[in-house]
Amino acid sequence: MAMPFELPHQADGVTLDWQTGTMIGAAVQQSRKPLKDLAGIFRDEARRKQADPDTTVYQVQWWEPAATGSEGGLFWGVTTIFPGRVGEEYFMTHGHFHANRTRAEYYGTVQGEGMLVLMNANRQTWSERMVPGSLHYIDGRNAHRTVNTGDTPLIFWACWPTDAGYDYTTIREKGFGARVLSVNGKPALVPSHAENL
Ligand code: S6P
Ligand code: ZN
Repeated sequence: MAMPFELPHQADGVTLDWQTGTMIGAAVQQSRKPLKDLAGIFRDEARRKQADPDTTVYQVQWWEPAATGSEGGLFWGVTTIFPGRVGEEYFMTHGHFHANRTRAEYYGTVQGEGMLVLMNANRQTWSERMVPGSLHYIDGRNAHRTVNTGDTPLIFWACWPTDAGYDYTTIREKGFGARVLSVNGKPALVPSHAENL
């Protein structure tokens, strides 16, 4: 029996598995971020050094259908942050500003629970709760970092402009204005100046 319609064949197309948050296709790129690549990012650097340096904190799959830096294009990706902690601080991404502060981004949560931490140019820092189905619009002026506060992987789609670029240096040097820590067993956004109180 003939199918009512056929999906067009795309040689370098990408398929999304919306249930698991997986991207499939020859054009999909991927990278992994182990603890050893996150020096100076967590509050408790001594604890980070004690842990197995090859522990995967997060991994990213993405598709670049247009050239990096070209105007008007979009990239699509998915990030998986594994559950875990360095001391009282939950596993999280490095975090970045976009090099081009006029370039916004969308995140959409697939699975797990977490926090999207946002910081403006004045270092004011706040968070949005990430739960399956939550959609997050990230203004291009704001730094963004995601944190897995649950016991299962936190997985989210992302869509961002080809010419957004990355400014990791500002975060590496100054961090965010707050960190997500386990306080009495619950995740809390703790201002950096209050960390040692
Ligand atoms: C890119 C987008 C995500 C992150 C990914 C890893 O603009 O925000 O794909 O790159 O979540 O985070 P980070 O901070 O290591 O780039
Ligand atoms: Zn981004």
